[in-house]
Amino acid sequence: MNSINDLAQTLKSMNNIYIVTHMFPDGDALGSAFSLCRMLQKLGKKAAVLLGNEISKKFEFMTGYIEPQIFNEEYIVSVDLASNSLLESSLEKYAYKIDLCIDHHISNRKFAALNYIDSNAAANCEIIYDLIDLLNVQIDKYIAEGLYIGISSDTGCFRYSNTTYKSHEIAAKLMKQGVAVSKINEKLFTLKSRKILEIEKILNQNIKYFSEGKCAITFITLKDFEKHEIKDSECDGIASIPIRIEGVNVGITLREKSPDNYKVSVRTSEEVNANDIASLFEGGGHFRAAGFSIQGKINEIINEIANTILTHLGWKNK
Ligand SMILES: [Mn+2]
Repeated sequence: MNSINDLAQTLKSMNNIYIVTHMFPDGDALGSAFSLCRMLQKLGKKAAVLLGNEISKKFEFMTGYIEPQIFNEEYIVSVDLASNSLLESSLEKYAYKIDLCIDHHISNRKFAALNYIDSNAAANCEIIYDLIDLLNVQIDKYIAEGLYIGISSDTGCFRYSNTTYKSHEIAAKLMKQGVAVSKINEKLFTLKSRKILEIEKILNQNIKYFSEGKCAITFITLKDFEKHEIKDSECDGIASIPIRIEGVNVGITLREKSPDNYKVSVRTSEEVNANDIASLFEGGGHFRAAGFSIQGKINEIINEIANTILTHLGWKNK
């Protein structure tokens, strides 16, 4: 499916819709899901957002954007979901039943019956925004807030290289709807819990440098999570710690999910393609932000990842 008109027509033809997104949903995943759900509900359709895992506390208020509706599903729509393997475990039963996929990941696996992928969109919420007029929905404060949260989240508050004039244009129009941008951005980017500061301390201590500091790798274990009683859903944002260091072009953060099983976040400077790196490990994502999973003992994994990246980029290990 190539045209946004077709996407709008398809959504118009659907009813009784379950919306799903990726595990540990971020601002763009939740903004897309809740804003789309509210738009569909405004059209008189039955729609619900299925959230398997607990969502980050800072996003909990977004559940209030929609009216809770109970119904049996006719259609499953995914948003911001690059691969059906990224569904949270309790939603895995829908993995092969997705009717429509709306996404902006360049690595999207086109797992649904119909797929609308626009990798030029900085955030999936930019695609959802474009549907407002096509679906003849009246935008309101909640739809606007959800979409703004998504765009601001995925552009790192309009700082990342994926940010376009369109991101700013849409944000300006959303501001006109009364979105409290400074309050939202403070919540998204400035405020940190004490627990997060403890986690950041551990990640800072664990940093290892490769190839004269062009590659930095850090990790956090299940034990650390247990010791500080921190939930995985509270940890978004930690992936950017190593890439913030001056001179680092590839920043890797490993997070232990289950014993010896790590979720790996790849962040890169503009000279390096993060999606290519993640692909070497059967993962994917965007040009500057991607991810994959890996199993093994932490020191061995770190060396394996470093060696693979250095070989791929033709860097020497010094
Ligand atoms: Mn996204």
